[in-house]
Amino acid sequence: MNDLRSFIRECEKHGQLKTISSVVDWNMELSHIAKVNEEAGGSALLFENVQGYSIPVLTSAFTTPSRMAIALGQPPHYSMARLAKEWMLLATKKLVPPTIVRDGPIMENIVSGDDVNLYDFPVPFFNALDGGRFIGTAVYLITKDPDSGWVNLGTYRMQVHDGKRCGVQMIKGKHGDLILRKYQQRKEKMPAAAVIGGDPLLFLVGSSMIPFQVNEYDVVGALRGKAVEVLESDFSGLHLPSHAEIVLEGEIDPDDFINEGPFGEYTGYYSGEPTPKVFLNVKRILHRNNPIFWACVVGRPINDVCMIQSLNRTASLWSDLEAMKIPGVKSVYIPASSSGRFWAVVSVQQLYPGHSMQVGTAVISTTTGSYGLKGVIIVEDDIAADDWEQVLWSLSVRYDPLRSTQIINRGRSTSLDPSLPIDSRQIVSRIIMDACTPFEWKHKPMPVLLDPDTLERIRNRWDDLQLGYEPKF
Ligand SMILES: Cc1cc2nc3c(=O)[nH]c(=O)nc-3n(C[C@H](O)[C@H](O)[C@H](O)COP(=O)(O)O)c2cc1C
Ligand SMILES: [Mn+2]
Repeated sequence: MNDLRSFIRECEKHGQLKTISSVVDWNMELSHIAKVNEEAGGSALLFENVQGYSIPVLTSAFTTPSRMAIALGQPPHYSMARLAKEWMLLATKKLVPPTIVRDGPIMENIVSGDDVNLYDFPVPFFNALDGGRFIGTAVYLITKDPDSGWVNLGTYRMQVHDGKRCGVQMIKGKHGDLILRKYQQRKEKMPAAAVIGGDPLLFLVGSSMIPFQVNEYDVVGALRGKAVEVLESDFSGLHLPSHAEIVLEGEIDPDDFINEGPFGEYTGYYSGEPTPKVFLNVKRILHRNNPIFWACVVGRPINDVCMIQSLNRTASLWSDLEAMKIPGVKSVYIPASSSGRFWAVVSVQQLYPGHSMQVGTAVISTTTGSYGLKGVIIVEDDIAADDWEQVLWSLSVRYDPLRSTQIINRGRSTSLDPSLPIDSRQIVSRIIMDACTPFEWKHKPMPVLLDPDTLERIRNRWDDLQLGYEPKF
């Protein structure tokens, strides 16, 4: 799989795609149909007839784990935690840099100069109080560090301002923002390309917390086991994925701003008042023949973004812990219901005193855990990190708030956290909850285990119990 079309075909093969052929309005109707469908646990949707447009729109690509699995090329029955583990195992092996090709389907149509018109695409208006139509929800922005040549892919929401300009919300410290600061110092504009539609794995990795100076293309290569094909743009010099659906190429002036937002975000709340933000000045649009536009409908959880972040942040957190070579880490999970970012659970086999708290403090120091996370719960290795009932049991029987809690007062936060006052969302506190019986206790509570001899006896006389099912012990 190397493009959106093959992903859509795979979804269809697994009964995971519904095509909507009746005419649907891009103005709220499309997003609301998608939302209602997502909340009913429905398939991905392909809207074939968006009013006034001939370009179809894909939504709800990732609202169930099975479609995540399809994108990753893994068995569709895998759980989110299992998928994230496979990701971790591949991403901590050798990274695979992209290969440069001379041509590709993305070059089938080139629109430049006066002909550039963002309204040529069926950009949805999602929720009543949004500041405009958002062209970039399933998107990533390609930029290049002018000093080191490091190529970065990062997902930042994009609002259409007019036919040639769209806002880019790069939150402070994001890699796109760090690179933009370099252009600002040089008093230059930053070349940038926004990709909408294409290999879904590029989007999943583009929105991942991949460490600084690491090229997301290399990570996708490792996950696919195959180098990504890119072509070097004769316009911006950037590496573009050769099988993308739509690419907006242009530049961002670090010192020019247009009010952007609000947007009904994945936390279930609107982001704040319109704020001046940088924008992409689109100079050229590339697209395949019969391009497919891709959108993530956000708003009330669970949505695409909660699911995407749950998967890619679990994977990146787990990869970071693996790279730190801390022993005993058994499983990791950032649930989608935590908006895919605010809480993490780690299961650990305790090997020495203080081990479980070492894992807790490690989590909040990783690339993933040092941003926006509010809580870490550490559980023992008899409990899987994604077994919420057992995690709660663990917090009930192994956890003493005073002994088992550490609060960190100041951590990096996100402007999208609605629990913080709107004008001070840079910093959040964090809690580490160690739901493990202390390793060093001499007298540990005795767990009630079933007696193996008695179980064996029961197994031998299972038939006369006539329970009507096979023994599962
Ligand atoms: C659909 C979606 C939308 C996102 N929108 C934004 C955004 O508007 N601004 C932002 O800074 N991060 C946003 N993120 C999170 C970033 O993609 C994520 O932090 C990623 O690490 C950024 O790439 P970078 O680390 O290379 O900067 C979004 C994530 C997803 C899945
Ligand atoms: Mn990055």
